[in-house]
Amino acid sequence: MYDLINPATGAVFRSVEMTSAEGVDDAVARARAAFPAWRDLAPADRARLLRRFADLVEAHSEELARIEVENAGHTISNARWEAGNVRDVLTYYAAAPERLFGRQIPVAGGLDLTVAEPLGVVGVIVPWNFPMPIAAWGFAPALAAGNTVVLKPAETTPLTALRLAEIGLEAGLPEGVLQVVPGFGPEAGARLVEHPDVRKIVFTGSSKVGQAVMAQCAAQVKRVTLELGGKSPNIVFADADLEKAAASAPYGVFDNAGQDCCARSRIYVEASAYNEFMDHFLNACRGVVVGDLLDEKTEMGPLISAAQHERVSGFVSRVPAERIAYQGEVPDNAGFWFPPTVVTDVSAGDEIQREEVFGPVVTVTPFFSEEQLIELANMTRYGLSGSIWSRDLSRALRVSRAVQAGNLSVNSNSSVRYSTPFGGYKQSGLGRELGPDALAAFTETKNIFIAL
Ligand code: TXE
Repeated sequence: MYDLINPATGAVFRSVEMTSAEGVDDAVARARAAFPAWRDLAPADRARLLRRFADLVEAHSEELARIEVENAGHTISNARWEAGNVRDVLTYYAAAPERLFGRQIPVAGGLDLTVAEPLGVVGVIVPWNFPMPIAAWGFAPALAAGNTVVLKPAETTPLTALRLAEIGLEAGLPEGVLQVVPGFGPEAGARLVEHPDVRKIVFTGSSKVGQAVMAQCAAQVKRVTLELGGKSPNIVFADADLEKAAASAPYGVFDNAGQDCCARSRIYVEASAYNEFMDHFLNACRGVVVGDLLDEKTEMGPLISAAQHERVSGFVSRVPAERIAYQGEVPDNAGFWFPPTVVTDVSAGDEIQREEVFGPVVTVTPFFSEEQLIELANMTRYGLSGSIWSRDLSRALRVSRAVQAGNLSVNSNSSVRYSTPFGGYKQSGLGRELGPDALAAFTETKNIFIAL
């Protein structure tokens, strides 16, 4: 059994049974047995089941949100958005079974067809930062394309995934089509990755484990999608709506207490606007509401665990005190709270500017030219997201094209839309989730030539 701790209080509130490697083998065997019937189900029937699943998620959304508040320490507003995201992702992919189009390509001597076929059993490995949405980004397109799924949630946050699997059954998904196996990464997760009957792994988590997962997949030429975090820039030009950019910047990095792969944790401000931006930005930071997770007005909660608290505290303790421009306040209890923290006067090579802190910590740096900015923005091994704030649209587009990252936003800090591709350049990952691209990641293309 594994004790689950409420991050806001530090108290154990429940235990869950962890799945052994043999338990994962059993789940994969069930998923394999369920695959042919699920693959061969009429597309309209698969679509109907996914729509019913989405409707039941909607009906249970408040329950799911409250589970996430207790298990992951999310604010109730965020957790409600997350349950809504699961519903939306299911609804979006419910349209897919009837639209998995192939092609007919002109060739000599016959007729040529391409068909999209499901892979078989897909393993989805989910982290603790957004347990509900990241689970759905894996299972919804996988199921829509006709695969069956075994999903391993993070050790600390299995509850919403377990509940979603129950809701799926209630919606009519056949046994074995979507299974959740709570378990330890090196045991249950590793078994899923190395299991020869698992045809594809979707992994979201740390770079270190992601690299190991990719190496293991390579041994079997197993398909793999990786989403491994980031160190995303938030770029503010002097001609931007500075008040708007500054008001939005805290939420671009402190949301979910900074435990967001898209966190805009490096702010770059054009030097001529630096002081004005900082005035507005620090004001906005002072306004971030931290505390009671069930209060709709609360904007930031605790970190996930004592280990994450130690990690984030470690990063900040290594920053010279005079460079901490602002640190907010947090509840004084046994929960894993860490205050919103702003660091200035950093150099490109500094650890705090280089590493993914995954906590509510942001650096602010002035830049003097577009050329210098692009160099600074790209001076990272990551490339997931980024923002550009400017009223000059051609500049914003030019910089968007020059920043090496998968998801850029102009005059916005949002990265995720269920209908558009999401994923990273460089060491932020491999492949794309969401949108139409995810379907290609869960199918093989088969070409059939018919001689005439
Ligand atoms: O991640 P792990 P951790 C980053 C973030 C964070 C750091 C550490 O910087 O501070 O990683 O987090 C499973 N085979 N991100 O240690 O260990 C594990 O059980 C197969 C960014 O919690 O990578 C969990 O389900 N699976 C990130 C999942 O991998 C294994 C989100 C992620 O855990 C495994 C999370 C193994 N050998 C952390 N070992 C993002 N991209 O947003 C572990 N797991």
